[in-house]
Amino acid sequence: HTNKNVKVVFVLGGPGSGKGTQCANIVQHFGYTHLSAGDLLREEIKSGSENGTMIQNMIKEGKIVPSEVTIKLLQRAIEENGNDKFLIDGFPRNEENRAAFESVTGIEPEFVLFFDCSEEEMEKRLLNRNQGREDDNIETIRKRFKVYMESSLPVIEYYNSKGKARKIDAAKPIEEVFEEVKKVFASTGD
Ligand code: UP5
Ligand code: MG
Repeated sequence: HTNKNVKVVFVLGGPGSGKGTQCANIVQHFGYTHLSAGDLLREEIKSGSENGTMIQNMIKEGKIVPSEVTIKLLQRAIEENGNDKFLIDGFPRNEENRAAFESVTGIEPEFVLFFDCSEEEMEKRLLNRNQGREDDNIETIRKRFKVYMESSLPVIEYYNSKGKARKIDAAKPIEEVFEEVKKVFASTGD
């Protein structure tokens, strides 16, 4: 288990729902540290790690990287950081991710932000992003949507059934989405 007492919020929602954008706002207003699982995996590719090629291939296919790889990166980031409040963005993506993170780290999320957005809107955003991400092409985007529907939505359903999901209408403009996000954090004492 992680030998540190931390508060964790999972930030979930489909590809392009605005997880990264809103996490940046939450960091500014509420003092959390933002850990994007996708960003950590992309850094791992760039660093030339032995897993880099495998990770790159999985991301290009929109597939979920084996949980031990992602969990190791998240756990290291948590332990190396002086903060005790973390936003974990884009993880867990399936039931196995969720259960493994809990048993390896001993951490359960305080609550789960769920950015709800239509596929049509998310597709438009991803195709307009233009940040050179290798998975922002229409073929990979369709695969990401399929994996999200089949594997990631059930995780959100799980947290919803435990009363931990906080659903946000993420189709609205960035500032309006953040107004809703602020209400959630304000009501938890942040
Ligand atoms: N934008 C944002 N909000 C907007 C709004 N309200 N109105 C209009 N435009 C808005 O936003 C996307 C774009 O939309 C931006 O241009 C933004 O300005 C605009 P962003 O905040 O980047 O959305 P986000 O939800 O973060 O989208 P992202 O593409 O990062 O989500 P994914 O979940 O697809 O990507 P992630 O990086 O988490 O994962 C990528 C891949 O890594 C996965 O497909 C998988 O292969 C792998 N992965 C794992 O295997 N395991 C993991 O645990 C995590 C990732
Ligand atoms: Mg992101």
